[in-house]
Amino acid sequence: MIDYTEKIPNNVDLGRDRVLQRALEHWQPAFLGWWSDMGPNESSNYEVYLRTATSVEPDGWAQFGYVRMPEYRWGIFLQPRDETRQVNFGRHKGQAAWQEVPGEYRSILRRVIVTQGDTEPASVEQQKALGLSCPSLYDLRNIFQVNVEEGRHLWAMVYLLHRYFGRDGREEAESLLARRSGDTDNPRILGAFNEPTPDWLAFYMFTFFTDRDGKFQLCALAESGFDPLSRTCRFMLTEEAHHMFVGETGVSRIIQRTCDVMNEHKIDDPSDVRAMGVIDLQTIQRYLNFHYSVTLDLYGSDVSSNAANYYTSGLKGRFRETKLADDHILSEADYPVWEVLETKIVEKRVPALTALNERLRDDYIGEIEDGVARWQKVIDTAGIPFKLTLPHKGFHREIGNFAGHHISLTGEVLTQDAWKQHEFEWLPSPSDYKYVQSLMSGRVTELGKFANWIAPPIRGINNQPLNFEYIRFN
Ligand code: BYC
Repeated sequence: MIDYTEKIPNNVDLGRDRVLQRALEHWQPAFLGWWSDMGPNESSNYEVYLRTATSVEPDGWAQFGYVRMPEYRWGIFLQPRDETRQVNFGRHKGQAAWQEVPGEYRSILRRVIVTQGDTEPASVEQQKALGLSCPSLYDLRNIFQVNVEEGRHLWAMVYLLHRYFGRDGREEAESLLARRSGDTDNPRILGAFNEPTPDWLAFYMFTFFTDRDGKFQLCALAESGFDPLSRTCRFMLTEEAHHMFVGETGVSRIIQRTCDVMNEHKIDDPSDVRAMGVIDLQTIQRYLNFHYSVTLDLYGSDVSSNAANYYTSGLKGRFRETKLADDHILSEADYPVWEVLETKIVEKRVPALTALNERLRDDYIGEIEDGVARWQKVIDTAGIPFKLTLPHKGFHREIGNFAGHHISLTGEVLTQDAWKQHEFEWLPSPSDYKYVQSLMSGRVTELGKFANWIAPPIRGINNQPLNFEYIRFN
């Protein structure tokens, strides 16, 4: 029997909702079983210095203390309700926001919630083995924080399925625990969540690039006319910021360390850099190319009638929808997308309604450019003549107009053979992965110590020093 207020912090009056309690009584043990199988390896006994959300108040959403992860209090939180909120776009614009699922949109809404929910456990599965090769206790604590919060985001979507979708919602909630990242028979829904995250450089790239897709998708869902979805996503976004911070600073610290070693030893050839046990900037660029392109696919097809439907129905808006100055109906507007015409990439204007995936992708790219410019600053400050670049939008894509084409880093349309000749100049090769893996063969657990290939962060977590005991291994 679950003690609802103590075990599951919530602001949805769970203690009084018998139907929801019964659903969670079945699901919670299954979730813990999944965590035990697919959560971080060998971690069940560790006490981890984690933040736990116990309320949505400013002093309640980041309570720090030592927690064994299986005992983490995965809670259910929605941003408080605004009674005056309306549907702000699409054909229902101006109606009061929906507090229950509109019958006509039940199945598409469920599908969007399931797609969102599916990514959360997937990322935990992808990162399962990384704790055994952590570069420091600080980093180990951060990956565990990300993992428990992805678990909480799964809870957030499962709450919506249980509370608003009855029996089929419960079935979907079970399926979320049954699919497995990378499984041939029962994979996760979206491509990027079936890719392995084999090492810490990949983890930081993932949290920088792919968690940021999370941010943009959650922002679009936070605009939803279905108010419980909107309020859930708004609270999830408060946690997402830390995940992207982990990614951005993680890559930045790796770049910093590489630059320091290059300057100290006056070397710039990648093999000399590798001989010093750090990751050459060329390999970092190839990882960047991979994670960026795989994440661009997560926005779906450039022209999508699904996306138009979500919007017109008032279920999924644009990034910062209410701040945009237009009619929020988009029946007249158009938007540029790119397509491949024989050997050229050409711009084509299409109805803006059908290009909403592309538009969200473009919003995302803007933020990515800013982040990459901050990494570049580290290199420039070190005085090293190396430029990080973002690949062309069409590079290495499997979804949308570029799928099936072979686009170079700079946007030329190539034959498959020509592209293949450059593949491992542009994407990490098996030997790149092997090298990075060789650096991460064991874990660094001494207080205040960091692996040779990464610089320490500027400060610790929650104002703790860098040599703080972020994990007690017991
Ligand atoms: N891989 O009309 P289209 C996060 C399918 S990340 C495989 O363009 P739509 C997180 C598509 O399902 C954010 N299949 O699709 C980050 C459709 O299938 P059907 C996750 C794909 O519906 C890090 C067909 O192709 N949240 O939170 O407009 C750690 C036609 O496509 C892919 C969401 O994604 C793909 N990449 O757009 C932890 C928000 N892309 O109908 C967490 C919810 C498309 O032919 N999801 N397909 O069977 C959505 O809003 C939409 O489903 C998508 C796709 C934007 C993903």
